[in-house]
Amino acid sequence: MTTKTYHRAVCPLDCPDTCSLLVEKENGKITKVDGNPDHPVTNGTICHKVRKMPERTHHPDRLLYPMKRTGKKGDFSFERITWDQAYEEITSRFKRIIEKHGSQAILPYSFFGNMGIINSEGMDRRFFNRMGARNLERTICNTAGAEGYKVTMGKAVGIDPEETIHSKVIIVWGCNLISTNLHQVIYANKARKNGARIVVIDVHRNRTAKWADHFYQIKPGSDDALAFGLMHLLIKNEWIDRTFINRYTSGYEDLQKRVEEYPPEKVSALTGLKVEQLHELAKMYGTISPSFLRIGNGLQHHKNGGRSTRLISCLPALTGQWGKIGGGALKGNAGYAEWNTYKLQRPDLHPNPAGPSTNMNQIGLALQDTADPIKALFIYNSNPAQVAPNQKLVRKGLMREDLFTVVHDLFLTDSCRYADIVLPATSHFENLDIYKSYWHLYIQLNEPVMASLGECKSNFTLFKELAARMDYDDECFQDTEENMIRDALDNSSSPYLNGITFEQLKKDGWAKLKLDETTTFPEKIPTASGKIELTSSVDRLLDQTKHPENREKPFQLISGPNHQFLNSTFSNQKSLQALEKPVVFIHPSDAEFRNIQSGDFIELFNDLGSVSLQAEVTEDVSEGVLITQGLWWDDAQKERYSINFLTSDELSDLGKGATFFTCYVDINKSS
Ligand SMILES: Nc1nc2c(c(=O)[nH]1)N[C@H]1C(S)=C(S)[C@@H](COP(=O)(O)OP(=O)(O)OC[C@H]3O[C@@H](n4cnc5c(=O)[nH]c(N)nc54)[C@H](O)[C@@H]3O)O[C@H]1N2
Ligand SMILES: Nc1nc2c(c(=O)[nH]1)N[C@H]1C(S)=C(S)[C@@H](COP(=O)(O)OP(=O)(O)OC[C@H]3O[C@@H](n4cnc5c(=O)[nH]c(N)nc54)[C@H](O)[C@@H]3O)O[C@H]1N2
Ligand code: SF4
Ligand SMILES: [Mo]
Repeated sequence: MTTKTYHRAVCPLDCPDTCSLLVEKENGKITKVDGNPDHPVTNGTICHKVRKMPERTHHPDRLLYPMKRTGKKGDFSFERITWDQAYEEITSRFKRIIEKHGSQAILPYSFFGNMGIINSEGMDRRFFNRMGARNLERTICNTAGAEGYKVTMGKAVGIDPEETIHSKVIIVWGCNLISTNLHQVIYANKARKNGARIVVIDVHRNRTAKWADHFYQIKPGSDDALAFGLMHLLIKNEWIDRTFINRYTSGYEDLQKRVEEYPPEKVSALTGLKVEQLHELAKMYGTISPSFLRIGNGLQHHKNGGRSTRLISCLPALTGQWGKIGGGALKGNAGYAEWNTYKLQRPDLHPNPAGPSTNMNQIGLALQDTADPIKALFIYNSNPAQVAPNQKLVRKGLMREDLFTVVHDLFLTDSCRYADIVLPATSHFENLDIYKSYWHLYIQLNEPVMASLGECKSNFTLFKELAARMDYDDECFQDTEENMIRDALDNSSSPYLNGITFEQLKKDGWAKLKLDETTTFPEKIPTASGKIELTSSVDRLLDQTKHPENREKPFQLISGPNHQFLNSTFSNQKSLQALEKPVVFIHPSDAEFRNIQSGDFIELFNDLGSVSLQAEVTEDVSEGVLITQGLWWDDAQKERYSINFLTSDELSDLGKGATFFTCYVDINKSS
């Protein structure tokens, strides 16, 4: 007889909702994953893709043992080896590289395939710090906006999303909520029942735009102009809160002068919105309270992403929204729970912390460097052969015969194809770890739900064992996951973590950050002036370096996430592939001009490369804009390769961030 058991877990994916999961198990296998009904935010609801986690966890393609390359790079030819052999290959090669080229010739390449702190920023960091490896600037996601927001607000803190049921107007700006932040939609729907209006500002009439009460379709990258235009109208119409401005902000007079240069007619030309639409939007935002701004990644993946976010984040201060229940903004809330990173990562072990570093957006470029070459790459929690821009250079670098590449993953991803050694990773269901969300305010513990499959090892175990093989005898490499979780929580300088213990998390599964006792808004703003900075010394620089629109190619391509995949995760699951289409949306007049019909294959190309996709003609996109969604794995049979063959590795104005969406292409109908 079989018995079903039920377990609590945490969704490990790079998604703001960080859901609490209820896992059903039978005969040692996970049979069902659902939302935990007891978690205050998850409240029993999760997305469809994570309901397919049992299929992913027990997928026949899961990597189960280490492998070594037998053929040419790029060919997917591997043979099974033992962990002992794998460790021997890796450590002997690392030792040789360090001896000949120095430890900075070894580069870890990781992101947040698993958001657990122990397995994404824990033992791995200790290991590479102790080695003295080259530093990786982890900038591929949201650093442009994070830096921009910081200029205004000091750090990544916004309002508690649970409060947004009380908002009366909700502006979703560059965020595809229905696909990327499900529980914010649930709160917004509750607010709507209480009379709130939902506004979406986007370049694509996507499912989130269709759900909204008001949709403003703007030209890509024109968000900074729109923010200026709104501020212009707010000030002109006195829809601002002077008491709040005087008390909590600095630089209002200078801002006032700057926004004079953005009258509605000019902003209309820059954004593509009609003058009446600008008035309507400004009036809604300026006269309805409390108002909530949800700032997404869409506008940050442009060259002016820093400036746009910096300007948008001035809006709730002008209207005096901070401190009102349901009023304010939320770009990211990761700044509340500050782990004790010193204890976790031991930066003191690095012999040369200010040594060379590589921006992960420019990994392709970095791999071409012959003066100070990267000789080894250790990839985990990421799939650079799909997700990084300028793929032609990335792949060229990965093909280098003298580059020693190790990839640790659950599946044989496109990055593995270039690996010398492939290592099997556990799923998070097999690990002990701790999670925070960059949106809601709960810390959660994930205890293992099942035994490790095959010979899989967690990142924690892998780097701990590698440290021993490298003869790193520092005590911190003896730590257990539990020790490290206790270390992470032990941070007296983070008042919000105060009182949250391992024991409590083990008992309850989660704990809410203590925001009420240490309210940030609006008394304590962690900027230099201690105020919300409406003007900053950075502005002049940002205005000067504002990138002119470079329109050598007639179309701007926006290649964002889709609904059923999570970056390139899940893209190899047939049940989810079946619900998505690797198509490119094109406006009817552009299609007509190029004699293209829905279903035709078109080649998208620019100086960096070319990609072939099926066209779908739709008025949901504007003229001159092309939209494709999802990071699909390579499919040689269908001649479909990473969309990032077209995206540039130029960096954003702030934060050295990715500029995936400042991407210009031309098209040809394939014969
Ligand atoms: N289903 C699903 N969920 C995900 C992910 C996934 O891949 N799939 N990825 C996760 C990760 S890592 C992240 S960072 C987040 C990202 O999630 P979001 O913050 O939602 O960011 P994007 O989906 O990249 O873009 C959001 C919207 O911005 C629009 N946009 C593009 N350019 C512009 C512009 O210039 N101005 C304006 N106003 N809008 C623009 C796009 O059309 C899109 O609708 O989602 C996370 N959640
Ligand atoms: N064109 C375009 N490119 C983009 C984006 C876009 O919108 N458009 N979005 C960008 C953004 S916002 C982001 S955040 C990046 C995301 O880029 P990545 O962080 O590379 O995300 P994924 O593609 O999901 O790859 C994560 C990998 O980690 C593996 N993994 C999961 N758990 C573990 C584990 O515990 N251990 C190990 N070793 N591996 C594990 C997964 O199997 C998966 O292969 O992509 C960026 N690339
Ligand atoms: S991907 Fe996001 S919405 Fe889906 S279960 Fe995970 S945290 Fe929740
Ligand atoms: Mo991201």
